[in-house]
Amino acid sequence: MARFLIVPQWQGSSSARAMQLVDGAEAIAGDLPRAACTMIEVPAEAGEDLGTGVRRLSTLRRVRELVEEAVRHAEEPLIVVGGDCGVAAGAVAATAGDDLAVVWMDAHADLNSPESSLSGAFHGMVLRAILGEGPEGLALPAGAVTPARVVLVGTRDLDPAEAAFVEEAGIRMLPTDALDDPAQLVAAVAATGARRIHIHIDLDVLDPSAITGIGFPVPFGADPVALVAALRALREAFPVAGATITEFAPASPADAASDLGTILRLVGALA
Ligand SMILES: [Mn+2]
Repeated sequence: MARFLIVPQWQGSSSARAMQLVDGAEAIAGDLPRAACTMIEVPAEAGEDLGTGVRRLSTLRRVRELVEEAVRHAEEPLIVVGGDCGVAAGAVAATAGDDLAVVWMDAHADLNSPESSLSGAFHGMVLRAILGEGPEGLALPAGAVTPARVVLVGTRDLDPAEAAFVEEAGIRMLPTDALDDPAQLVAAVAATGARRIHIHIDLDVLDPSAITGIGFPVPFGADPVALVAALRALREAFPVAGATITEFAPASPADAASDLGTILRLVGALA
């Protein structure tokens, strides 16, 4: 798998530094083979919430449509480079099926609903939308992905409403140190019954000591070497239907340069 879809979407983020997600997407793309990259034109305007409780919904909906279409018509699985985590909705919508599991590697669960979200930022609701709940045009059809086919990995900062949902829906959640034992991770994914996987990486799954360009750092994250080994183990065990790598928001070109080595190792483990 070595084709990339570059999606510099920032509208799903609540960070004051959201625009740096555009710089992040461009910095990663700049280090990938140009011929292997397709760029999605993200509208410049913020967009309107249209009374849904999701900020900038109109733009997010347009980008979701463009991403879904590009992934659906691609001849091979794509690695979608964000942008904020919200880019995963279109990517998973295009490949969902009852044989697909979603492996969500993220410090946060991204499981808020528009009602429970305090920020109105879609990147905190995207996994819930993948599970079929959320505004029309963002949420996947109900049942396209079920909670039984989601595995959260390295998730360590949940809002109370998200923790309650994880519990109630019975979503599998593995702590950061499960990455040190790739067999445990592979077994948890196999237990979903899925035959193909989508791998989602929010770079904040990494420990803040390993990456500087993230908007929402959470301590006690993953070691990049362990994460690379875990990605390789997943790829050996399951066909990869698609991947997302998101939330790179470097403060400056110098900061971007210092993180790119780590990010490209993760990309290499996916490609
Ligand atoms: Mn996320």
